[in-house]
Amino acid sequence: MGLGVALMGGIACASMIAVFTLLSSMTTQTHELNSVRTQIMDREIQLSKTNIDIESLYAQGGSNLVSLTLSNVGNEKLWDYENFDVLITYDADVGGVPTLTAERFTYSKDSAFSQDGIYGGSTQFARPDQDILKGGWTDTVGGDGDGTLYEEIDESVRNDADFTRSATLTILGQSDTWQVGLSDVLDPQTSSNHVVRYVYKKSTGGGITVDLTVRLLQGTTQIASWTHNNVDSTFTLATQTLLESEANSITNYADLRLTFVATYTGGILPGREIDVSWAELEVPAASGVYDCSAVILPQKHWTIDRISDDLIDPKLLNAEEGALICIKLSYPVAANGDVDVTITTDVGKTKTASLAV
Ligand SMILES: [Ca+2]
Ligand SMILES: [Ca+2]
Ligand SMILES: [Ca+2]
Repeated sequence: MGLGVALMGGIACASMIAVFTLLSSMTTQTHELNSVRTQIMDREIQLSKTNIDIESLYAQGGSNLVSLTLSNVGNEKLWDYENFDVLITYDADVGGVPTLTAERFTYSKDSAFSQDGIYGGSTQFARPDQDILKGGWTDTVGGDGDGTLYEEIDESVRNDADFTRSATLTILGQSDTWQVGLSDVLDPQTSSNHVVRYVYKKSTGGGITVDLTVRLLQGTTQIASWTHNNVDSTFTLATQTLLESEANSITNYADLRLTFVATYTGGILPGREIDVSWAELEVPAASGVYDCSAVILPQKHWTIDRISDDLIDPKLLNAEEGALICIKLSYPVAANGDVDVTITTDVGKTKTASLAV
């Protein structure tokens, strides 16, 4: 072989290697491009198949809990909750001042699927759960004598065997006031069927005459008031249905109170007391509302408390399933405030819902 032939062969060889390298590089690039294209197409298909809806959005003045149902109305199953984006803009009650606030929430895996929330499907009862003001009222005669008064009247089924008694009213000591806080209930979003019930009597017949005034308050604001003149000495049940205007004036169902005012009205002797053996406030069911108050959740976090009818792929949100979501804000929602929620899934599907509290 001559030098020329060898040289030619070498050049041809080098050229072929160069061509192969180029081709191989082009193939890799084309492959990568196709792979990116496939990924984009996959994502587009995924996005087009994903659809969500927000239903039963609920929040109430004075509470930092928000609940809603996130329904899967598409064909993709949803599971990557940690990469969902949950945003809320709301009128926050910051130390009594309504303040427009925007917050982003982190998914709480630890709180998820505890199923501690309750469907607000049944009639609610707010019952005495604390003494706010005791005055001269006692539980020594009618109760267990431990100085905690509300527990004498908080039973779910009326029982007159235990009661709380006012101080002895005379021409010299004319009035005695006792105030109890009521347990929290959810805003039923209706003004109908708000019923206050209580049972009262004069301690013994004869003697001076006494009146009883009962007030329903929200904080220190009076919602309604009823006075019973010349109270009789047998236990009497009072059933008071709030007027529409009275029920509508309640803006915070978590801060309701009852006040009992026993008043001397006439006669000289002997002094008498007022006894109260039972009290409750009935309000309608908060239908469609999911009550998250028993769900343990840190502030600025959201979680899925349960998926309703979660028969397929437990804990994954399949088509036509609904996730019951609890969200804890940093501040309570201001009375009559607005709450706007935006949820974006991991693939970027967004839904917004608004509520006027
Ligand atoms: Ca007691
Ligand atoms: Ca009782
Ligand atoms: Ca499922």
